[in-house]
Amino acid sequence: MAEPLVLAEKLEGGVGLLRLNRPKVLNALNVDLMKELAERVQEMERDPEVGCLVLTGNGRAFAAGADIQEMAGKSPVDMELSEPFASWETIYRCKKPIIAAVHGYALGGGLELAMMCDIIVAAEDAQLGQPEIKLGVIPGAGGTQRLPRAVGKSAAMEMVLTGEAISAERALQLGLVSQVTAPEVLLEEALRLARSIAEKPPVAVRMAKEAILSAYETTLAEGLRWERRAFYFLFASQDQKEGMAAFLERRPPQFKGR
Ligand code: DAK
Repeated sequence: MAEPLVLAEKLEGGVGLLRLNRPKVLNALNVDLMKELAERVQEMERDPEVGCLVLTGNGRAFAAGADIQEMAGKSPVDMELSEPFASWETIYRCKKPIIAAVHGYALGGGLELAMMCDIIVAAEDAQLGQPEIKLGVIPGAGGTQRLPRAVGKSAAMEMVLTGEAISAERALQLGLVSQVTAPEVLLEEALRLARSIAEKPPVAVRMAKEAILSAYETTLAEGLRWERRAFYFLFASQDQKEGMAAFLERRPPQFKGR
């Protein structure tokens, strides 16, 4: 049997670990890999024991982009008819948080995939960039939209127009990643964050993720209205009663996920 293109593992503490697995080509994202990734994400999304996902790469990179070999000869009609975005959309529509643990190269579609996740943690050796301009194209999986929202216009322009990658340290300064670790503890730190999220009441986690994402998709007024409705809604959950009662009774909460 062929080696899976995505390795999936359920870990203790409610964490699902997904590992891109084409190390010989620096985890270049071909159509089959993206389909497998979408399937694994959906399985974990349906699994009530999983509260948070971690996505990482195998070998010396997170992902060096979409598979150029596969993409080079495509026509616009091929792309329109094969709907290559379907799998990518499954990932960013996942209701559970996804942490990208990025080491080595995160280029082109690799960085775009990381930016579709909710938190990016980077190893000191990470190189993050949108080199598509060097291939005669532009970012095609959200880079021109998510990157400026993360780092601002000037830095995004610099990265997209020169195609030059930035270091993990620079990505931290710009707010593209939330923390930088030594390469040997990257996964450990990502898993620690994931366990911390997975132990929180899942309905509130979903609402919090959706509310923050709405900050990128709507006006401030509409986002604030959405936040208020979600806040009120959470008072219908058993976990809100339990969380607040536990605080008042000075004991640890026992969340039920309802
Ligand atoms: N595609 C295919 N193969 C790749 C690859 C890629 N993106 N990146 C690396 N590889 C392969 C290399 O061809 C090589 O294979 P062999 O020759 O050994 O068979 C192997 O991985 C090791 O790479 P190198 O020998 O080049 O390793 P180096 O350390 O010398 O260099 C590098 C590492 C990352 C600097 C270099 O490999 C590189 O520049 N790679 C290409 C980076 C790049 O341009 N990425 C952007 C691709 S465009 C869309 C979705 C997504 C996208 C577009 C649309 N839709 C849903 C419509 C995204 C587009 C892109 O990402």
